[in-house]
Amino acid sequence: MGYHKKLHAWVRDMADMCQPDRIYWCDGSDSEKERLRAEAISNGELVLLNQSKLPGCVLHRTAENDVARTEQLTFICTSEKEDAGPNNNWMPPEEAYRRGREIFAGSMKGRTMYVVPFSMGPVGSSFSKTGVELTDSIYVVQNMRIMTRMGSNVLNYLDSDREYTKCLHSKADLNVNKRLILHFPEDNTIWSVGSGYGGNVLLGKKCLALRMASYAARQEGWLAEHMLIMGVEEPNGRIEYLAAAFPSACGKTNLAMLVPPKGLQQKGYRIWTVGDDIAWMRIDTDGRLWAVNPETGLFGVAPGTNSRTNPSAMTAINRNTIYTNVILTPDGSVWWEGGDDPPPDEGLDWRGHPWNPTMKDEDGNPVLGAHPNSRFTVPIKQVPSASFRLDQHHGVPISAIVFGGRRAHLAPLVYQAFSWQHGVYVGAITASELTAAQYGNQGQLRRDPMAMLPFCGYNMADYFAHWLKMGARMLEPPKIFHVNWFRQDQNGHYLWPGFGENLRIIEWILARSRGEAEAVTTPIGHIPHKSSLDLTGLEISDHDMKALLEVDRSAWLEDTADQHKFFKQFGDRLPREIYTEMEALEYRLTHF
Ligand code: OXD
Ligand code: MN
Repeated sequence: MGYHKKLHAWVRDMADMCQPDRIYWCDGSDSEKERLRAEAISNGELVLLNQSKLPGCVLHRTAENDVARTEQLTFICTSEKEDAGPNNNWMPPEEAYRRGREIFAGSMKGRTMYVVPFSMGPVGSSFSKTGVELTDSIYVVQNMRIMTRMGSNVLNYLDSDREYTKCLHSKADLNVNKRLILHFPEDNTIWSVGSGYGGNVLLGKKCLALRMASYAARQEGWLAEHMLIMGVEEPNGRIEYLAAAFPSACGKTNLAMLVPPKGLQQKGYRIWTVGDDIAWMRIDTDGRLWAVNPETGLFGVAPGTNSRTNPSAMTAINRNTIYTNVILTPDGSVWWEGGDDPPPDEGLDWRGHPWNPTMKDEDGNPVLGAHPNSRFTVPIKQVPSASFRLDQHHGVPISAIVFGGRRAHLAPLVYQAFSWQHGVYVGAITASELTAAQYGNQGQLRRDPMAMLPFCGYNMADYFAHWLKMGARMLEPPKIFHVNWFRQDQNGHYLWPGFGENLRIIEWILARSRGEAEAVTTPIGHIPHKSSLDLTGLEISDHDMKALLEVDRSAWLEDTADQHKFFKQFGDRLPREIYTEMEALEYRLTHF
């Protein structure tokens, strides 16, 4: 290993600014993990859970004002405002560095600065990106160990002069008024200060693997996407993979780890989980799109996770798991709303306050014990369905791309785009109701193109153009679909059971990708013919099935009016093809 002069000089500079008492270079070893864990337990950053029930598991509580990504404090700092586009907060780089410096100055006094070398993707693969995160949080170090390939081997790989993303994080004093998540794509640098929440501080994840990587991917001709990757194996050994983009907390983790429902079990499918949040996709020499998951762990939403919604996750998270903001039970175990067992009689809530299940707020609603955005961090290899191709440098070939959102109305259960270009438009008009993963009014509808609204590191108009170009370069582009598991009837009841039953839709999607299953052509795209969905063993009325697949023309026309508004903000920068597709949809809605 050579001496990386630039890396050492940068660490020194950042230490001069943050003034830690010590600098510690992480090697990624098990003994280091144990040592840091003991230290964090003694200073209260982590709580040791019952080791006979949950071996290797710990609990962390974030500050009360620091429980989700803060999109309003997240900035893309390019020289030109236009390059960040209308959907990103922008700050000129000089101003961002200046404001950042003011908060970072002296922020690590009395603390240790941990140097965390990490790789997104297999170490040394030409598809991977390397980063070094400096942080004053052991919680961050322990999470990065699970979520990325981290330690000495990455440092060895960097050798004396390889490129890496410079990532700086300090909790500082966790003051929301002094919190900034700053991206400098032109300098390959990320600065995050004033937060301890995963999405803001595990800088390999949203910051590097999505915002910075999407910026680089456009220049280098690939795609960095907010997508799960899963494989479906048939008894004959054929495995087909799909990548699916849903906004945060809309079920990517559950879908990626799906267990086939009873009614389909005789078909002998086996599911392979490649990733649950991020896909890096490249065109390989065969002219197809291949995907890798750059992460090695899951940072999943706990509430609602149980043996019915995600049995694989329940198996995975009973060891070596970091829990964040869930309930601590008297026996040193954990619980969350929508979990497996009945609630404990008492416990400590996510803030560490006494809690019991009979507690009510002023409006008479139950007081939640776990934060709605509470999380588990777990190595993906602990998932029973973890893919055997996780470490392959070229990843897996993608047959279908699926977009989706959480919409009570309008979007049918599933439809297929007519072409790649139409599919890009379908991705671009994706909308979803807000969840607990973002600050904002829960339930409010927002456009979230390709589920990338908070994660696209550059002008989204250029992003659409990049997607269009990628399609033209492929010999065999994946087929594109849209799904909506969340459609409701007039009484607000979900029409579709979801979870494992979603395999029935995935089955149709993969068959369509091979040109096999039957479909009905509608103005918005192809939808399944009733007879082409295998509903064996599923109790669902014809009436509900019809409602799930209904295309309401006037509602769609109303939606295009809203799309016009959304697209208008991009001005001339929006590719003409997007308007062409929107106009073509309007024409089909009114003429056929
Ligand atoms: C996540 C998110 O944590 O999208 O994956 O918020
Ligand atoms: Mn996500």
